[in-house]
Amino acid sequence: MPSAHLQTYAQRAEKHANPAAKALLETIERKSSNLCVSVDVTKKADFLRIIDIVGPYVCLVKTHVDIIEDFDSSLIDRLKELSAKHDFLIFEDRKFADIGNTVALQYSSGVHKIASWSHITNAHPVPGPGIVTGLASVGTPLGRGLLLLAEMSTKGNLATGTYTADAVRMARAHRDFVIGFIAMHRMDGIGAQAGEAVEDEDFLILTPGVGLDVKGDSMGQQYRTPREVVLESGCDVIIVGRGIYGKGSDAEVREQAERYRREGWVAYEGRVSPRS
Ligand code: 5BU
Repeated sequence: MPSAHLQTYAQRAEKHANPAAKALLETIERKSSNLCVSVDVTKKADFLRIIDIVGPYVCLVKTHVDIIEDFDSSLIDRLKELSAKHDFLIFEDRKFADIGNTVALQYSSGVHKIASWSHITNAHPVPGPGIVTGLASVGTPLGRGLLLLAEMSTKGNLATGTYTADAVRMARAHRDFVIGFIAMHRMDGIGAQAGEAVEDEDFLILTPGVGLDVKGDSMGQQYRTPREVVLESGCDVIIVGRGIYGKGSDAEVREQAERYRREGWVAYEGRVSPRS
Protein backbone atom coordinates (compact mmCIF):
# COMPACT_ATOMS: atom_id res chain seq x y z
CA MET A 1 0.00 0.00 0.00
CA PRO A 2 1.52 3.36 -0.98
CA SER A 3 1.93 5.99 1.73
CA ALA A 4 -1.35 7.83 2.47
CA HIS A 5 -0.50 11.00 0.58
CA LEU A 6 -0.03 9.04 -2.66
CA GLN A 7 -3.56 7.65 -2.41
CA THR A 8 -6.63 9.60 -3.50
CA TYR A 9 -8.73 11.46 -0.97
CA ALA A 10 -11.58 9.03 -1.76
CA GLN A 11 -9.43 5.97 -1.00
CA ARG A 12 -8.35 7.51 2.26
CA ALA A 13 -11.94 8.44 3.21
CA GLU A 14 -12.97 4.80 2.97
CA LYS A 15 -10.42 3.76 5.57
CA HIS A 16 -10.80 6.57 8.08
CA ALA A 17 -12.67 5.62 11.24
CA ASN A 18 -13.00 9.13 12.69
CA PRO A 19 -16.28 10.71 11.43
CA ALA A 20 -14.83 14.24 11.02
CA ALA A 21 -11.78 13.03 9.07
CA LYS A 22 -13.93 10.81 6.89
CA ALA A 23 -16.39 13.62 6.18
CA LEU A 24 -13.57 16.04 5.36
CA LEU A 25 -11.93 13.63 2.91
CA GLU A 26 -15.29 12.88 1.27
CA THR A 27 -16.06 16.59 0.95
CA ILE A 28 -12.64 17.27 -0.59
CA GLU A 29 -13.28 14.56 -3.18
CA ARG A 30 -16.88 15.60 -3.90
CA LYS A 31 -15.98 19.27 -4.42
CA SER A 32 -12.53 18.78 -5.96
CA SER A 33 -11.28 21.20 -3.34
CA ASN A 34 -8.51 20.90 -0.76
CA LEU A 35 -8.93 24.59 0.10
CA CYS A 36 -9.74 25.84 3.58
CA VAL A 37 -10.46 29.55 3.84
CA SER A 38 -9.59 31.25 7.11
CA VAL A 39 -12.14 34.03 7.70
CA ASP A 40 -10.39 36.32 10.17
CA VAL A 41 -12.74 39.31 10.28
CA THR A 42 -14.30 40.98 13.29
CA LYS A 43 -17.89 41.73 12.18
CA LYS A 44 -20.66 39.17 11.91
CA ALA A 45 -21.98 40.55 8.62
CA ASP A 46 -18.55 40.45 6.92
CA PHE A 47 -17.90 36.98 8.26
CA LEU A 48 -21.15 35.57 6.83
CA ARG A 49 -20.86 37.46 3.54
CA ILE A 50 -17.35 36.16 2.86
CA ILE A 51 -18.32 32.59 3.75
CA ASP A 52 -21.31 32.75 1.41
CA ILE A 53 -18.98 33.89 -1.42
CA VAL A 54 -16.17 31.36 -0.87
CA GLY A 55 -18.45 28.48 0.21
CA PRO A 56 -18.71 26.78 -3.21
CA TYR A 57 -14.90 26.57 -3.51
CA VAL A 58 -13.92 25.19 -0.12
CA CYS A 59 -13.94 21.91 1.78
CA LEU A 60 -13.49 23.64 5.12
CA VAL A 61 -14.04 27.06 6.70
CA LYS A 62 -11.63 28.00 9.48
CA THR A 63 -12.82 30.39 12.16
CA HIS A 64 -11.42 32.40 15.07
CA VAL A 65 -14.81 32.94 16.63
CA ASP A 66 -13.35 34.90 19.57
CA ILE A 67 -12.40 37.84 17.32
CA ILE A 68 -15.99 38.57 16.31
CA GLU A 69 -17.10 41.70 18.14
CA ASP A 70 -20.86 41.30 17.70
CA PHE A 71 -20.93 37.54 18.32
CA ASP A 72 -24.17 35.94 19.42
CA SER A 73 -25.60 32.46 19.05
CA SER A 74 -27.50 33.40 15.87
CA LEU A 75 -24.11 33.61 14.15
CA ILE A 76 -23.60 29.90 14.76
CA ASP A 77 -27.06 29.13 13.35
CA ARG A 78 -26.20 31.08 10.17
CA LEU A 79 -22.79 29.42 9.93
CA LYS A 80 -24.39 25.99 10.16
CA GLU A 81 -26.89 26.98 7.45
CA LEU A 82 -24.03 28.06 5.17
CA SER A 83 -22.18 24.83 5.90
CA ALA A 84 -25.25 22.85 4.73
CA LYS A 85 -25.92 25.15 1.75
CA HIS A 86 -22.37 25.01 0.37
CA ASP A 87 -21.29 21.59 1.69
CA PHE A 88 -18.24 22.41 3.81
CA LEU A 89 -17.03 21.50 7.30
CA ILE A 90 -16.09 23.93 10.09
CA PHE A 91 -12.74 24.20 11.88
CA GLU A 92 -12.50 26.50 14.89
CA ASP A 93 -8.78 27.35 15.13
CA ARG A 94 -8.90 27.60 18.94
CA LYS A 95 -5.38 26.35 19.69
CA PHE A 96 -6.23 24.98 23.13
CA ALA A 97 -3.20 24.93 25.41
CA ASP A 98 -4.27 24.24 29.02
CA ILE A 99 -4.76 21.27 31.37
CA GLY A 100 -7.31 18.63 30.37
CA ASN A 101 -10.02 19.75 32.80
CA THR A 102 -9.84 23.37 31.65
CA VAL A 103 -9.79 22.66 27.92
CA ALA A 104 -12.79 20.33 28.27
CA LEU A 105 -14.71 23.29 29.75
CA GLN A 106 -13.40 25.76 27.16
CA TYR A 107 -14.38 23.35 24.37
CA SER A 108 -17.88 22.53 25.61
CA SER A 109 -19.01 25.66 27.43
CA GLY A 110 -18.72 29.43 27.73
CA VAL A 111 -20.17 31.80 25.16
CA HIS A 112 -18.96 29.88 22.14
CA LYS A 113 -19.75 26.20 22.90
CA ILE A 114 -17.24 25.23 20.22
CA ALA A 115 -17.76 21.46 20.37
CA SER A 116 -21.45 21.83 19.50
CA TRP A 117 -20.75 23.23 16.01
CA SER A 118 -17.08 22.85 15.03
CA HIS A 119 -16.28 19.53 13.34
CA ILE A 120 -12.55 20.02 13.85
CA THR A 121 -10.48 21.99 16.34
CA ASN A 122 -6.82 22.09 17.30
CA ALA A 123 -4.52 22.09 20.31
CA HIS A 124 -0.93 22.72 21.27
CA PRO A 125 0.73 19.55 22.56
CA VAL A 126 2.72 21.58 25.12
CA PRO A 127 0.65 20.52 28.18
CA GLY A 128 1.18 16.80 27.44
CA PRO A 129 -1.34 14.03 26.64
CA GLY A 130 -3.87 15.25 29.24
CA ILE A 131 -4.95 17.95 26.79
CA VAL A 132 -6.00 15.26 24.31
CA THR A 133 -7.81 13.26 27.00
CA GLY A 134 -9.68 16.38 28.12
CA LEU A 135 -10.76 17.41 24.63
CA ALA A 136 -11.60 13.82 23.65
CA SER A 137 -13.95 13.51 26.63
CA VAL A 138 -16.09 16.19 24.98
CA GLY A 139 -15.38 15.68 21.28
CA THR A 140 -15.39 11.90 20.80
CA PRO A 141 -19.07 11.38 21.70
CA LEU A 142 -19.92 14.12 19.17
CA GLY A 143 -17.82 12.59 16.37
CA ARG A 144 -15.36 15.50 16.34
CA GLY A 145 -11.69 15.46 15.32
CA LEU A 146 -8.59 17.13 16.76
CA LEU A 147 -5.45 18.43 15.06
CA LEU A 148 -2.25 18.84 17.07
CA LEU A 149 0.07 21.73 16.24
CA ALA A 150 3.21 19.81 15.29
CA GLU A 151 4.70 22.76 13.40
CA MET A 152 3.82 26.39 12.73
CA SER A 153 4.20 28.68 9.74
CA THR A 154 5.85 31.61 11.50
CA LYS A 155 9.47 32.67 11.49
CA GLY A 156 11.35 31.56 14.63
CA ASN A 157 8.59 29.31 16.01
CA LEU A 158 9.60 26.71 18.60
CA ALA A 159 7.60 23.75 17.25
CA THR A 160 10.53 21.94 15.65
CA GLY A 161 12.70 18.84 16.07
CA THR A 162 11.95 16.72 19.13
CA TYR A 163 8.88 18.85 19.96
CA THR A 164 7.39 17.95 16.58
CA ALA A 165 8.30 14.27 17.02
CA ASP A 166 6.71 14.24 20.49
CA ALA A 167 3.53 15.77 19.03
CA VAL A 168 3.35 12.93 16.50
CA ARG A 169 3.89 10.32 19.23
CA MET A 170 1.08 11.92 21.25
CA ALA A 171 -1.23 11.71 18.24
CA ARG A 172 -0.36 8.05 17.65
CA ALA A 173 -1.49 7.21 21.16
CA HIS A 174 -4.94 8.76 20.45
CA ARG A 175 -5.62 7.85 16.84
CA ASP A 176 -9.39 7.69 17.23
CA PHE A 177 -9.65 11.40 18.09
CA VAL A 178 -6.45 13.00 16.77
CA ILE A 179 -6.98 13.05 13.00
CA GLY A 180 -3.84 14.91 12.02
CA PHE A 181 -1.66 17.96 12.40
CA ILE A 182 -1.17 21.55 11.63
CA ALA A 183 2.21 21.13 10.00
CA MET A 184 4.34 22.30 7.11
CA HIS A 185 5.09 18.85 5.68
CA ARG A 186 4.10 15.18 6.12
CA MET A 187 4.76 13.56 9.46
CA ASP A 188 4.86 9.94 8.23
CA GLY A 189 6.98 7.79 10.52
CA ILE A 190 8.35 10.73 12.52
CA GLY A 191 9.11 9.76 16.11
CA ALA A 192 8.32 6.08 15.55
CA GLN A 193 10.11 3.55 17.77
CA ALA A 194 12.16 0.79 16.14
CA GLY A 195 9.79 -1.95 14.99
CA GLU A 196 6.65 0.15 15.59
CA ALA A 197 4.17 -0.42 12.74
CA VAL A 198 3.25 3.02 11.45
CA GLU A 199 3.05 2.37 7.67
CA ASP A 200 -0.75 2.34 7.66
CA GLU A 201 -1.26 5.55 9.60
CA ASP A 202 -3.01 8.37 7.80
CA PHE A 203 -2.76 11.67 9.60
CA LEU A 204 -4.20 14.64 7.71
CA ILE A 205 -1.85 17.57 7.28
CA LEU A 206 -3.54 20.97 7.24
CA THR A 207 -1.18 23.78 6.36
CA PRO A 208 -1.45 27.53 6.93
CA GLY A 209 1.01 30.06 5.53
CA VAL A 210 -0.17 29.74 1.93
CA GLY A 211 -0.06 32.65 -0.50
CA LEU A 212 0.52 33.14 -4.20
CA ASP A 213 1.30 36.84 -4.34
CA VAL A 214 3.44 37.69 -1.30
CA LYS A 215 6.08 35.89 0.76
CA GLY A 216 5.01 36.98 4.23
CA ASP A 217 3.74 39.78 6.46
CA SER A 218 5.40 42.17 8.91
CA MET A 219 4.65 39.94 11.91
CA GLY A 220 6.52 36.77 11.04
CA GLN A 221 4.02 34.97 8.82
CA GLN A 222 5.69 33.08 5.95
CA TYR A 223 3.90 32.00 2.77
CA ARG A 224 4.50 29.14 0.38
CA THR A 225 2.55 28.31 -2.76
CA PRO A 226 -0.08 25.54 -3.00
CA ARG A 227 2.34 23.63 -5.24
CA GLU A 228 5.13 23.76 -2.64
CA VAL A 229 2.73 22.77 0.12
CA VAL A 230 0.71 20.00 -1.55
CA LEU A 231 3.01 18.60 -4.22
CA GLU A 232 6.46 19.11 -2.73
CA SER A 233 5.65 18.79 0.99
CA GLY A 234 2.77 16.28 0.77
CA CYS A 235 0.26 18.31 2.80
CA ASP A 236 -3.48 17.64 2.39
CA VAL A 237 -5.33 20.92 2.91
CA ILE A 238 -4.16 24.46 2.16
CA ILE A 239 -5.33 27.16 4.57
CA VAL A 240 -5.59 30.62 3.05
CA GLY A 241 -6.74 33.77 4.82
CA ARG A 242 -5.82 37.26 3.64
CA GLY A 243 -4.84 35.99 0.19
CA ILE A 244 -8.56 35.44 -0.36
CA TYR A 245 -10.75 37.50 1.97
CA GLY A 246 -8.39 40.48 1.97
CA LYS A 247 -8.92 41.20 -1.71
CA GLY A 248 -11.58 43.89 -1.66
CA SER A 249 -14.64 43.44 -3.83
CA ASP A 250 -16.88 40.37 -3.61
CA ALA A 251 -15.99 39.49 -7.20
CA GLU A 252 -12.27 39.52 -6.39
CA VAL A 253 -12.78 37.39 -3.29
CA ARG A 254 -14.67 34.83 -5.41
CA GLU A 255 -11.97 34.94 -8.07
CA GLN A 256 -9.20 34.33 -5.54
CA ALA A 257 -11.11 31.47 -3.90
CA GLU A 258 -11.48 29.79 -7.28
CA ARG A 259 -7.80 30.48 -8.06
CA TYR A 260 -6.53 28.88 -4.85
CA ARG A 261 -8.96 25.95 -5.23
CA ARG A 262 -7.62 25.28 -8.71
CA GLU A 263 -3.96 25.61 -7.68
CA GLY A 264 -4.46 23.29 -4.72
CA TRP A 265 -6.27 20.71 -6.82
CA VAL A 266 -3.75 20.72 -9.67
CA ALA A 267 -0.97 20.21 -7.12
CA TYR A 268 -2.87 17.24 -5.62
CA GLU A 269 -3.48 15.68 -9.04
CA GLY A 270 0.22 16.01 -9.79
CA ARG A 271 0.97 14.20 -6.55
CA VAL A 272 -1.34 11.21 -6.90
CA SER A 273 -0.94 10.69 -10.65
CA PRO A 274 2.37 12.21 -11.71
CA ARG A 275 3.04 12.50 -15.43
CA SER A 276 6.15 10.55 -16.33
P1 5BU B 1 -3.26 34.35 6.55
O1 5BU B 1 -4.08 35.57 6.41
O2 5BU B 1 -3.37 33.40 5.33
O3 5BU B 1 -1.84 34.62 6.93
O4 5BU B 1 -3.95 33.58 7.78
C1 5BU B 1 -3.48 32.37 8.28
C2 5BU B 1 -4.41 31.80 9.31
O5 5BU B 1 -3.90 30.56 9.77
C3 5BU B 1 -4.64 32.66 10.53
O6 5BU B 1 -5.97 32.48 10.96
C4 5BU B 1 -3.69 32.08 11.58
O7 5BU B 1 -4.21 32.19 12.88
C5 5BU B 1 -3.62 30.63 11.17
N1 5BU B 1 -2.32 29.99 11.45
C6 5BU B 1 -1.14 30.37 10.85
O8 5BU B 1 -1.12 31.29 10.03
N2 5BU B 1 0.03 29.71 11.14
C7 5BU B 1 0.08 28.70 12.03
O9 5BU B 1 1.14 28.12 12.24
C8 5BU B 1 -1.16 28.32 12.65
C9 5BU B 1 -2.31 28.97 12.34
BR1 5BU B 1 -1.15 26.94 13.84
